[in-house]
Amino acid sequence: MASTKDYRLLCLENPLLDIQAVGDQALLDKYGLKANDAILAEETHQGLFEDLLNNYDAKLIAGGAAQNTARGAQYILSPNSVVYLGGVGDDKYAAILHDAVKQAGLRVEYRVDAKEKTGRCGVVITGHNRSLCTELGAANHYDLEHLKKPDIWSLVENAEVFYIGGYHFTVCPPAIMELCKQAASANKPLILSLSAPFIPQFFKDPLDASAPYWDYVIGNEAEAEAYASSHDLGITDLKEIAKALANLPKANTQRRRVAIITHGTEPTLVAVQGEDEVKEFPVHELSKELLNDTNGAGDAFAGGFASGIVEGRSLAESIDRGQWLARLSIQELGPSYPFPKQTY
Ligand code: 26A
Repeated sequence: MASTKDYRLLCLENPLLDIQAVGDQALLDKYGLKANDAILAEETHQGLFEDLLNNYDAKLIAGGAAQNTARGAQYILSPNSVVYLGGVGDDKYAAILHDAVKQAGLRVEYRVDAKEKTGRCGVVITGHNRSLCTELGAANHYDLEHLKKPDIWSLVENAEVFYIGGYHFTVCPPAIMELCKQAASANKPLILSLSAPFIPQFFKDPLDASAPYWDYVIGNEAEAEAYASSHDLGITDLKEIAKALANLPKANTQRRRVAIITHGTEPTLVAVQGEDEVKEFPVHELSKELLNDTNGAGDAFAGGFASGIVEGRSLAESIDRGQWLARLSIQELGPSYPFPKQTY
C-alpha cells in the first residue's frame, strides 16, 4: 500500500513572481526576445518589467517553474503532500508568493535573504507562445547551508520522491547533488526537468554530473534537441533522443530510467531504459477557444506526473495525470490551476 505520511514530495528550484502580459512583436523586438524561449535577464532587459507593468497591463502571478509543478502536484494529492525549497527576499513579491502557495496548500521553506529582491520573470504572451525573461534576485542565493539546516534536512530525509527543476543548475548545483545522492542511497525516485534549452547548452557540466541520478527526466522537444546537440549525439529524431536519455549510465540500478519528452499538442514520448520501443501518449485535446495561455503548461504536466509517481501509479496513469493537469492549466491565466478544484 502507498504510504500516507506527510510531505512525500520535495521540490527544489527558484521561486519567482511572474509579471505576465499579452505582448506583440514590437515588444519582443525591443528586448531582443524570441517568441518562445526562456532566458536569464541581462542588462538590456532591465526595462522589460516596468514596460510590462506600465504599458501592457501585466498581471502578477506566482511562478517559478518547479514551484508551479509543486502547486500542481499538491492540487491532485491529499493535503500536506508537497514541500518546496528555494530563495526569496523579504518584500511585497514574497508576500504574494506566500499567499499563492497558501491557497494551493503547498508548504514552502524559503531561504529568506533580506538584502535581495524576490526573483521575477517577465512573461510576454504572443498567441500560443510565451517568452520568459528572468531576474533571479534572491532565488540566486539559495545555498547548501539552508538545505542542511536540521529542520530542512529532516524534510529531505522524510521525503519519498524528489523533484528538481533544471533551472536550479544556474543557482546551486551542490544542493541538487545532495538531493541526488540522498535519493539514490535510499532508493527513492528523483525526477529532473531539463527546464529550458539553455540548461543543457550552457550548464552542461553540472547537468551531466547529476544525470546518473535521474530516475525520470522530463523535457520538451526544444530541450531534448538542445541536449542532443550540446552532447554531440548526432541525432535529431525525438524518439532516439528519448532513448539516449533513458540509457545514460545510472547510479541506482534498482530503478530503470524513464525519459519523457513532451511535444506541444503532439503525443508525449516515453522511453524506458533497456527497452526498444518508445511509447506515445496522445495529449488531452482542448478546443482553441478554451486556451488562455501556455505559460506553465510543462510545469503542470510535471506536477500531474509527479503526483502519480508519489502515489505509486503506473507510468501510463502518471503521464495521463500530467496531460490532464496541463490541459487545466492552459485554460487559466499563467501557471495556475482552476478553483474550485477539479478531481482527476
Ligand atoms: C533560472 N530561470 C531562468 C528560471 C525561470 C523560471 N523558473 C525558475 N528559474 N525562468 C522562467 N521560469 C518560470 O517558468 C515558468 C513557466 O514554465 C516562470 O516563472 C514561469 O512561471
